[in-house]
Amino acid sequence: MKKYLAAMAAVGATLAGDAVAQRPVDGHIGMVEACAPIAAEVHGFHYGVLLPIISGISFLVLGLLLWVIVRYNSKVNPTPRKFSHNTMVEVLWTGIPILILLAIALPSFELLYSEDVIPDGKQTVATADGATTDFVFQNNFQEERRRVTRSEQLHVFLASANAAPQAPASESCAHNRPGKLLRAGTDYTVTGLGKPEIHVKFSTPPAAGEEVVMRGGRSLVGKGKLFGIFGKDDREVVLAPTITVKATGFQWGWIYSYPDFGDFEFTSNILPADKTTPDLYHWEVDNHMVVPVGETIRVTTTSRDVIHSWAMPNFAIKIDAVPGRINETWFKAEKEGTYYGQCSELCGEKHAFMPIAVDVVSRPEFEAWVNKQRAMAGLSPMFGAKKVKLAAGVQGAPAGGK
Ligand SMILES: [Cu+2]
Repeated sequence: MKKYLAAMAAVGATLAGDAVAQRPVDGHIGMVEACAPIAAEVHGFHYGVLLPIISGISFLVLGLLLWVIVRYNSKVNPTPRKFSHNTMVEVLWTGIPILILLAIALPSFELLYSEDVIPDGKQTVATADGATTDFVFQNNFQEERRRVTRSEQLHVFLASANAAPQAPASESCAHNRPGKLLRAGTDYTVTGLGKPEIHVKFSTPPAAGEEVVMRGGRSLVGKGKLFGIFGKDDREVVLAPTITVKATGFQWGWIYSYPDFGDFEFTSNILPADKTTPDLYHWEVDNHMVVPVGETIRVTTTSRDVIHSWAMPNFAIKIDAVPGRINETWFKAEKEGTYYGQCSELCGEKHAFMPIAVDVVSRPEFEAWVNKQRAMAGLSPMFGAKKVKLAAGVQGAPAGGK
């Protein structure tokens, strides 16, 4: 099932074309590239479930219409029969749509849930010494009922600390994983699920210098095996947000605040036509929102005047910015680059003039940017050279990071 959905998402990506994947361009159909785990699922759902169903229904109705036109027009069929009601047909045309709606609804519930709920995953990294087989994951979630209680909620990776960086995924935004995912039951066994400490016991001790990365949490995103049997289990535990960015809409632009880094904020306005290229006019802004790649970002939105909507198609995000209220959502961008979106709520005469631009950069670049923003706000630097390295490891930036 997962393979099928991934294949259908690839079909969509081909339709979209790869010329400029980070924003919609004229003459292309399909969706922009999915660069977040949720977006990949949304695209898989669209191309693998919705599109085949609506295409099938459209062709069926078209076929019926043609059949009626050809077979039952007044020339071919001058004296129509006069019966009405047919129990079998009525049961079918009530029952089949119910089944179709169920086929759409059931897979969408999990997706809606993972879009809505902020991930809570935690990560522990240990360096193997070549002899130890037992590793411990602290199951200390804030609420006891959110503890890791099932082995699927614990993912164990082996990453070589000195491995050469992986080539960046240029074609698609594949899951940014911190190494090779091991299989529970085969490569290791787990004890202590639901208790404050979970013990992961390897059948053979990982080689000295290898990093054992353990991720636990209920924020499983991606498709599980169908009925627990078919397909590849492609779920991943998404880590809790490391950064919150507040986006405030106003007529006509956005204000971005970074409360975790001294609450500096800046305004992001559209660039006039003479300050950018014709291509990027209506997309480009003077100040981009900046986030690090591979980390979970919480986005909160609000507004100063009317309802706006912060939308970023590559991450499959569209969330209203409502005056006097805070909405929240999340994304995890898996590929560096600049992504473009637009306000997606009709908010007034210059609705079309408040685009959104997000730069996804490496952790060191992000920290340098934060220091610069803090300097402009009269604050001292938050990150030094030494801290950059530490933070990258602690935050679980991808091992293959660029
Ligand atoms: Cu708006």
